Amino acid sequence: MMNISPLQKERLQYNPKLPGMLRNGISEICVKEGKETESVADQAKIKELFPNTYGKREITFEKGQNTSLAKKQVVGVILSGGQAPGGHNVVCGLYDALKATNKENVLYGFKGGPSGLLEDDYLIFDDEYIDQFRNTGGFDIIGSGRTKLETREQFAVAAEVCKKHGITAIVIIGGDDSNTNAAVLAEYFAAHETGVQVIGCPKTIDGDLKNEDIECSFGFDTATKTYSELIGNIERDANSAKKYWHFIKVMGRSASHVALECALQTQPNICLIGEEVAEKKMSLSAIADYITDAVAERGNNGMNFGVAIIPEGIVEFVPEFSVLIAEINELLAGEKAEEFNSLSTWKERYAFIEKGLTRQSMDVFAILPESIQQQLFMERDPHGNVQVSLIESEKLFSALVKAKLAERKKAGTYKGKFSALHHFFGYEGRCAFPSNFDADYCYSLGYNAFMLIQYGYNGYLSQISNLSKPAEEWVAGGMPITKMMNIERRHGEDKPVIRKALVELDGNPFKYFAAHREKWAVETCYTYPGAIQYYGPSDVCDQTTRTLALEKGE
Ligand code: FBP
Repeated sequence: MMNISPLQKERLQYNPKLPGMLRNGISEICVKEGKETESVADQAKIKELFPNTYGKREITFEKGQNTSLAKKQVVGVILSGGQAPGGHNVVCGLYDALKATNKENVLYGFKGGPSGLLEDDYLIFDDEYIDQFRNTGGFDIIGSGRTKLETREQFAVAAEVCKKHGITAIVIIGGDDSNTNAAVLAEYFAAHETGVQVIGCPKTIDGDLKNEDIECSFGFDTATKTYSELIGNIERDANSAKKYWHFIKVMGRSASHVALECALQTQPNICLIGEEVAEKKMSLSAIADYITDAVAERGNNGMNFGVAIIPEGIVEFVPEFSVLIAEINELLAGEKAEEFNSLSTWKERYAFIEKGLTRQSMDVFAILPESIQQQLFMERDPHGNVQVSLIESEKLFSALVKAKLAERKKAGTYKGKFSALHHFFGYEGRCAFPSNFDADYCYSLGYNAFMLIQYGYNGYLSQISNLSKPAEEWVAGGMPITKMMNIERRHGEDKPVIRKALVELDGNPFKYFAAHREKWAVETCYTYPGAIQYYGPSDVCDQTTRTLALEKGE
């Protein structure tokens, strides 16, 4: 047994709550088939690409006689992509349902993400091993990875590995890309009559894998509660010392759901939303003006402190910045990178950049702080592209605001003081002990995934809905992954993919935020959520996110 803390010891004993319909024992779970499905868009094209798995019916489970075939199941599970709190419980739920159905059933865990399947690197779960991970954060139970399972060669290897172990189903726990690949793998397995089923589970702290059927991805609840605790603590510090502006970047590679949820929980002075920036085509300067207005008004009223939340993906939503990034990628493509790297001083490099960028992009580049300018040319991915997620946008915006305040000071319209501190909250939340919500939700997703396998479904996403209600009222079922797909242009090719869910500007969560933010900007309306509570009254321990509650009209 590994070293464990008192909380972990307690959490190992926690009994995750299942939806009412899954509580009566395996022998009393039956299936109700619903309507045939269609993809969200591009129906003809998706149907053509998925002849064996397209158009299947939605299903829900109910209390009733279990009519599934009695056959020995050998299941493989994979954790894919970034860590998200609750992943261990998906595996635990899957294991428990599998063993409750038949003690002879076997669960393989492929190690280190999808590459584990390709390399046949695995462990076989038993009670002793799995019991150490119940209700804990992290993905260390088998590890995770970002290898994409997408080529036919890889699928052929996967089929071989499954055949070797007699595997009857693979469960892929991942985000939109991993579940897109799960659907393609399911189609391949069906077309090649391998007899292997594929089931997906919706994971990502980013919260961007959701739609009318999948109410949220797991991990979002715990991660946003963890960041909100930290932001609330910082707000209280700011309000006590009254001398700093805190610029806080929060994770979320693309969509701003995490930032928005944290804002709903903590009521900061500023929260940027990438999707709104794109919709209004805001420039960097316009965004900086927007923040500066709040800083200046507060400063002029004697409040030289505040909190601004910046979503990680923000710069990609600024139209002029996206153009700049594209030009930089082009500027350093192929041999030109060598020429650039051979220049030894920043001055020489700057001259090279000035010659290579268009006038418009150079104007944007010129207003960036030098540290950010250099970052754009240093941190590059293996394909030579700028790694946008590494850009320290919290420092970028505070530097732009500082420059604008200096101008206003000169013009006599600002008389405050501005001192900024910077934070980035991301990795702090991805492996937290799952909240009760995520512990219950994840366990249910895993348990339910096994029921989908047992009833023979292929290319389905494990679906638990009615999530803003107590677990007793949750609804368990499955949805064909192809229902969530459309065709998008990726790397110059048309590809069938799950549509990423961005923040909807006409949705309730954003509308609530937009209705309150002016007041939050100039007054001090902070709320302090405190740490996640695992034990105590239900209204403290079992609350879902504000996003989910508002989406449900609650
Ligand atoms: P997933 O989409 O794989 O769940 O990962 C999301 C995320 O946590 C983003 O919020 C973040 O930008 C990214 O992963 C960081 O990735 P890495 O762990 O590879 O640094």
